[in-house]
Amino acid sequence: MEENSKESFYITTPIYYVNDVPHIGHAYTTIIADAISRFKKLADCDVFFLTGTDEHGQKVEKAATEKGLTPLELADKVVVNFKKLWEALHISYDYFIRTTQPLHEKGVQKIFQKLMDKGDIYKGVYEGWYCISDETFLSDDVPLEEEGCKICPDCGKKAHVVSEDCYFFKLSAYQKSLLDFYQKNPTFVRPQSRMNEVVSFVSQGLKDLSITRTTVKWGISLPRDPSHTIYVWFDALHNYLTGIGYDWEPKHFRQFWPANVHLIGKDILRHHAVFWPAFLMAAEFALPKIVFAHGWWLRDETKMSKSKGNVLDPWAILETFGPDPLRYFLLREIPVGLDGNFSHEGFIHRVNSDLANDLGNLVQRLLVMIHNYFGGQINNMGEEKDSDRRLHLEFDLLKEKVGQHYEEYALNRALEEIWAYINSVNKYLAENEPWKLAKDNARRGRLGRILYQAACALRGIIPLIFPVMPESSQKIWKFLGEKAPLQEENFFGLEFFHFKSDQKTQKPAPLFPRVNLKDFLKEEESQEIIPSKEETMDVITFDEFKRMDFKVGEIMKAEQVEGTEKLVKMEVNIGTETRQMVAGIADKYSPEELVGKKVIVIVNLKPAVIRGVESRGMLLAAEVGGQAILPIFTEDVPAGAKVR
Ligand code: ME8
Repeated sequence: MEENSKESFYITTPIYYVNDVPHIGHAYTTIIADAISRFKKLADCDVFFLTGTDEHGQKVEKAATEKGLTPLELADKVVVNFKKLWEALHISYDYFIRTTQPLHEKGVQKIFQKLMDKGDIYKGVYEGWYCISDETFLSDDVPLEEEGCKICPDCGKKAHVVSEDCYFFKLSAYQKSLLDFYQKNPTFVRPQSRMNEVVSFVSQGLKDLSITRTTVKWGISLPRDPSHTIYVWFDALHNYLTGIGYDWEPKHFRQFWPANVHLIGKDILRHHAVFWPAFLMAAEFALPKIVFAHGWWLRDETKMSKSKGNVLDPWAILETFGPDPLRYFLLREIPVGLDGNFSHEGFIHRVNSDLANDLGNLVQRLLVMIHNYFGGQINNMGEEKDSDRRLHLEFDLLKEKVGQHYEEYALNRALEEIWAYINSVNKYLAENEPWKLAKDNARRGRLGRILYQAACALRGIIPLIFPVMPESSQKIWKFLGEKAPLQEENFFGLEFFHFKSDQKTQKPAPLFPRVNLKDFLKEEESQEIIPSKEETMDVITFDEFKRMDFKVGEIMKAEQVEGTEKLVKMEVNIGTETRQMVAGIADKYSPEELVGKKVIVIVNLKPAVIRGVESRGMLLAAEVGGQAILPIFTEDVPAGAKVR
């Protein structure tokens, strides 16, 4: 019975809407899932980690129309953005599901039909208020505002009245079964406060749920009544089944269902903790073990979201710092259930103090000493004193505590414990002053012992931080002279004296850049916040408009800015002079094709420094599916001509 003797573990993220670019909020959920999944793999589980995109519904249909694309064309573009971001963040998902895949659509149709046949779905007429932005029906208790409209309590946008034939799911019939289930499984929803919210909501009574639309064309159609499409949430939630093989790979499906944990943001708690278990009960599937609702990342104390237009672009941070500092910061800064306010000051402070100072310095000075004093090779030498044993004892306790925190999704606690230990190792070195012992040949044995104990400690730390910082831990692993892949370590089997006597360490390369806040903010200025549609629609006076100097600019030279994915540096002739400008367009245009193009530039914009390169003016561009598209003149217009 060798096959599948390991414990299976199935973890999911929400599948994200494809109406816009991915941001830090999406990255947060996906990073948590990745860290847990990496930990579970080290703890010897057979893990399946599913993420993907939610591609149907009115919101995606509307966004596509606004961008002049079909919904599938929009989805195809945005999926690339998500996948690129996950790659850059080292997200090691096992499958990426798209709800437009036939394997998903067929599965959803099959389950829908099953519920029809059982009598859990019936036909009726829906009349009520619907919020397109959140793809959600408003409850009756949302009050009418002055103009006779209802405002969505979640996103603050105007809702619309819909009245149409539809199919209903008998949610009301599941109230008792749901309450019984919550009672028997009091930790089904985490954290506890969210469980209480859910119980209180369901206790007040449930109304049947409209689960088809006739006015929305972009969705999975009902095979026996094709004028209806399936409500996007009914469609989307079932990705958790179809993504692991429901109706197409039954053995795999049986191995991983029910999910161990659905990780979500608290905005979609009701969908996951009320509707989803009710759908599953109706279709006679086992229920997931945990729905973990994390908090929100806020910006200026407001939830970061596409509809509010205050989102932070992770690329700006990734280009300067790489993936690990962002992963570390998001997981270290707040407990998974609470909200956090994202500030650059906070981010840079953490990176400089915890990563560059504490961990970075430990790696640097320890390995440089081993290299300088012992040519990279130390062994278990000299007498072991009580003070040396401290690191060993602390490590054994640490491993257990960190393992337990990871098991409970207390990622910030796990990192706090690891960092306390890192500081303890730094203190051990500071107290024993190996650099002084190195001057006395008679104390070489003692010097070797101290460096050996510290090397064992560092080696032990690396698998513990691997789930959160896969890239840096793999680098340190190599510096330590480890030959076998880090992924093959067994978390709970880690031992302190793993460091072998024939192991040859390397001189380390710097791991974490130390970045000055002012420089970073200067570079960020013109890029970081993706402006909201509302902001860009603010009214300005004609005088204000007249102050903006738009001109035709001819691109004379263009080259990609080194070390960036998107930035192009250009020499642009604006008639009176040639100026240097920088724009984020390299994902759409090659430098060669830009040369000779005539574009629109604003020439009296305050100069900005972007990634260390000065930009004196800005090219105008349309933002489509996350890419910048330049308006290029096809008529023969002279450089410098005024644009009004
Ligand atoms: O709701 N802070 O997709 P979505 C933290 N398609 N997390 C955030 C966040 C923030 N400011 N903003 C977004 C949908 N998130 C549906 C899901 S699942 C069957 C269908 C994260 O693109 C968080 O996980 O609006 C939240 O639940 C999710 O993105 C919403 O993503």
